[in-house]
Amino acid sequence: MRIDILTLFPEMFQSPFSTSILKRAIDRGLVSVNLHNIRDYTHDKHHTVDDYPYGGGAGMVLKPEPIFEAVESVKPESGEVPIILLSPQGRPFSQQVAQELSKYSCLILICGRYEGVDERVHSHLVTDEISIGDYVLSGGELAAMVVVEAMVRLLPGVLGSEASPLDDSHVAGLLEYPQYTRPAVFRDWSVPEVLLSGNHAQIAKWRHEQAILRTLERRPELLDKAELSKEERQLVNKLK
Ligand code: JAH
Repeated sequence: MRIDILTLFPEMFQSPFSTSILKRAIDRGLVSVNLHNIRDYTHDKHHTVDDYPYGGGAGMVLKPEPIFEAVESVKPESGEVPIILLSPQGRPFSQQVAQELSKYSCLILICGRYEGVDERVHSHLVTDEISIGDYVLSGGELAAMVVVEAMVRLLPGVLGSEASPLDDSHVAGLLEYPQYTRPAVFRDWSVPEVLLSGNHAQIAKWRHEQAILRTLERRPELLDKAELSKEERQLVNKLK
């Protein structure tokens, strides 16, 4: 997968992309991430990327020309290439959207700044607009990093063989069960006995129940969509 990112702050991406799973995926050639500074696509002496909003109002708006030129210069000639703007007006990001995007061989992400981006970028350039949540950031960069991280770990060969992204919380539609490690007793707090029992069938059952309980307590709306067996539904209804 090839990802092109258009931003005014390419340096922001250094440490997340040079650490851990993302770095390994890049080093192994499973993904290439190409950063482009939108300012490099200006032509005037002052490399102007923003301007005052028509109609007045506070702050600045990103000009359309450098963004169009940047996209046109990085976009491959052929193939369907989503051009994605990170913005609070986008469709909500989720594990499902990450799965959908991870199927493309090429993606372009645009990170806005200031009070926003000229509407002609939204209407005539962008093919998809994504929001990672209902809060205000100072720009799309951190949102782009979230999207890249969630997508890349779904690519074949990125995770080690022991971990399957399909077992993760939010793929199964439930929150994760509680995890414990040594010591078995820490400050008087013991690890649940079943986990020390060596009875793997019972452990699996306990974990699954814990996942359902936890989801019911913290994110009940997730249970409406989760794929549960008849018995699991009955358990949920009993607990409710
Ligand atoms: C802020 C351009 N979904 C979170 C999110 C994404 C992008 C932005 N804010 C929040 C943003 C300023 C300028 C984009």
